[in-house]
Amino acid sequence: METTLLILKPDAVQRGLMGRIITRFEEKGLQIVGAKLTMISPETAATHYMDHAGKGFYPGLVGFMTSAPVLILAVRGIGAITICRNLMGATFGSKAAAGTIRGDFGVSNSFNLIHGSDSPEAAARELGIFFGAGEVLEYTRAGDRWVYDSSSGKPE
Ligand code: IDP
Ligand code: MG
Repeated sequence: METTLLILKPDAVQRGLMGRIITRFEEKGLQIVGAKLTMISPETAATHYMDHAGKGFYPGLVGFMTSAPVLILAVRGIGAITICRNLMGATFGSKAAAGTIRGDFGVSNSFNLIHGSDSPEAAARELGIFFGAGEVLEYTRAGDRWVYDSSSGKPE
């Protein structure tokens, strides 16, 4: 099982799209294991986006991410990191494929609704930024045995 960090960005919250975006992940079979509606501080935004420091879009990105509340999610499933990135779509709303979150709900390069960790290392680092001890939960859903085929002994 993988756990990944998603952020529904200020545009998603302000445009009333939180429910529809979360639904995409739930419908896929992924499990929400952490959630937090919060404001991101400039310091936390800088830590989170440290790989982008110095790029032309970086000041605007930090300004955007700290401008209004965001919904931070921890999402779990087999292959969750790649599955979430695929559901999100390409970075720019104008280029993202129809059927993806960014492709269906936005047209902007910067206001692209959602962040998702892009590797296991990034997921571990980013989950540690936004969730404290005990805030990412372990629980079984009633429908889990219909999400994965466990007949071989290991879920797949
Ligand atoms: P990702 O979110 O698809 O992983 P990254 O390249 O990691 O994309 O960029 C982080 C965020 O910075 C993007 O989601 C977007 O909000 C913003 N961004 C990236 N490139 C540009 C750009 O060229 N112009 C404006 N904003 C950008
Ligand atoms: Mg990225």
